[in-house]
Amino acid sequence: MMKLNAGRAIAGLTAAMALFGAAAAETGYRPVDGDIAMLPAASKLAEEVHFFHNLILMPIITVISLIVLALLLWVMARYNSKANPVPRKFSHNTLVEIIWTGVPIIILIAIALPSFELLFKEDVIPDGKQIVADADGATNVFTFDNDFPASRMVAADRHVQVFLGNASGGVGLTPGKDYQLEGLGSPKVSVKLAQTPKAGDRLVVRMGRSLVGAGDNREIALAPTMTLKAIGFQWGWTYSYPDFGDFEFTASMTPKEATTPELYRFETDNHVVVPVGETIRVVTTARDVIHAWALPNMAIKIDAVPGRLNETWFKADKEGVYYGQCSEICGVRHSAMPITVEVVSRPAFEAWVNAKRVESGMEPMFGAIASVEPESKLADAASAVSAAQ
Ligand SMILES: [Cu+2]
Repeated sequence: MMKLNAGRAIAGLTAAMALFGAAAAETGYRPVDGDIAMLPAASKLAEEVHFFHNLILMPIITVISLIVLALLLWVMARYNSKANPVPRKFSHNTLVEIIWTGVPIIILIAIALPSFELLFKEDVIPDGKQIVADADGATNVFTFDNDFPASRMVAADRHVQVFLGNASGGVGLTPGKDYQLEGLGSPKVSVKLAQTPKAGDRLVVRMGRSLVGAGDNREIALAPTMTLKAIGFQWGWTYSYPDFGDFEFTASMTPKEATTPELYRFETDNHVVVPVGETIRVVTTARDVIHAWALPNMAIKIDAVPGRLNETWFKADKEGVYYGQCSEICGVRHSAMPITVEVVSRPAFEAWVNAKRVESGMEPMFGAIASVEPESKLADAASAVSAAQ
């Protein structure tokens, strides 16, 4: 009976969550009045956080609430003073006490393990690397340096992803079937393809221990391509881009009359701009009191503490504008320091960096020449591969 109730409750809850999720998805990534679920995930790590919340925490808390409710009703009906005019005098039951101590311990461990894993993933900046090799049509063995620190060395099949493609796209290969790995855990790792690729084919290999996403969606997160520094102050955020000449700007809340009612308290005058599909290292600090930089679509929330540098990361999977707010009560205008992050394509990001540098009296950093630089070629290969997946 109990089981049936719980099962139905979970089914109902899941349907309700899906409904609210769909409502939010229609409006893009911003918060909407009436939403009760989390904002749509825009990164693989956020998808994992949502999975943890929706399919582990919510069912557990629902079942516990229903059991406690049923116990309360049962006690009220069965053991009230009318039904039991003469009270019994016992006060202990060893079996029941062991169960009500033991079961919560097991539940807490079941919650703790996946939550530690998520905390670890958000805390450790990925160090994965991507290597592109052009096939010559003769060899089917490609060897790469496993040059990570000893504790981060690539040592298992899941630490390596292989894609084979050409200029028009590529596909992910299956370990064991399409290729074998040799030298795992040693300084050189070889990818031995089952079939020799044609001359001009391009092999893209990702290596690293930072894995995000679950099942077929799993991916090796690459090392950051840039750092974003966010400095909280009463009342706004100063951002700087140390990899691009350390230009700096301040983002303040757009006043009510200059924005729409939906975006009021979310929109800022200057947006943070970052490239799509790249790992962004975020470092936070503050000038006066403790603030917190939060971006719910990426499942990020990190304190900005005066005199201290905190660090996390995100990788946006889709272009778009994402909104967050200061999430540490920091004073009377705590609600007036929103966060607006624009995720754009690599070329649009480079154009924006150039414009910001010129504004700050520096030379543009990216030009037409940028399109033949190795990094850009690498990014092209990766996007061709991911487009074809
Ligand atoms: Cu604040």
